[in-house]
Amino acid sequence: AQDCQVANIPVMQNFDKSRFAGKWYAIAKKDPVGLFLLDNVAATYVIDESGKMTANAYGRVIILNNWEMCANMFATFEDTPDPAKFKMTYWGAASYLQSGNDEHWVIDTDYDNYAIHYSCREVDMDGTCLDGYSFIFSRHPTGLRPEDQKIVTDKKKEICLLGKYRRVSHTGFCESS
Ligand code: AZE
Repeated sequence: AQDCQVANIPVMQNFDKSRFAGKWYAIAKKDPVGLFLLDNVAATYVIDESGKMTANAYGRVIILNNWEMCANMFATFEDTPDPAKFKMTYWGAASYLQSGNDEHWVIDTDYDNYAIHYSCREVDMDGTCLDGYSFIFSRHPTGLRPEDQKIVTDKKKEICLLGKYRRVSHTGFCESS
């Protein structure tokens, strides 16, 4: 499964969104084209009584003319036939932040330590991803446990993004928001 076709990307088997709930710290990210969350990124997922998933997320952004702020973002998720693949609708607490519809796939997770998120925004003519983003999440803001690093590296390779990630620093910039 390493032909880099978006349609063939393996995702988490038997994904259990209730175990995925709670706070995740982004510790690495692959950026899409254009404006994006810079660092201090974390996301909190909530599953309600009816099983619907929502999330809020924050991260440092620079918008307009070098205006630095914390983007407070919200998302709702639509289930699909694959339990690990969701359609995400997202928007910002403020109107000048970004909004849109993105794929939200969970590639792999052990629920307690690490998770690999993937979103392809634009599939190329050849079926590979032309524009997308991905987050490596950890339950711990300090990063991945050594025993999870190899798993994550192997998965990055499977989704054809090995070498495309940058570290996400956590300086406390968005902690108060
Ligand atoms: C994600 C986790 C689940 C909730 C949300 C996420 C994505 C957020 C963005 C935000 C972009 C904001 C910008 C503002 C100027 C996947 C992290 C909402 C893509 C660029």
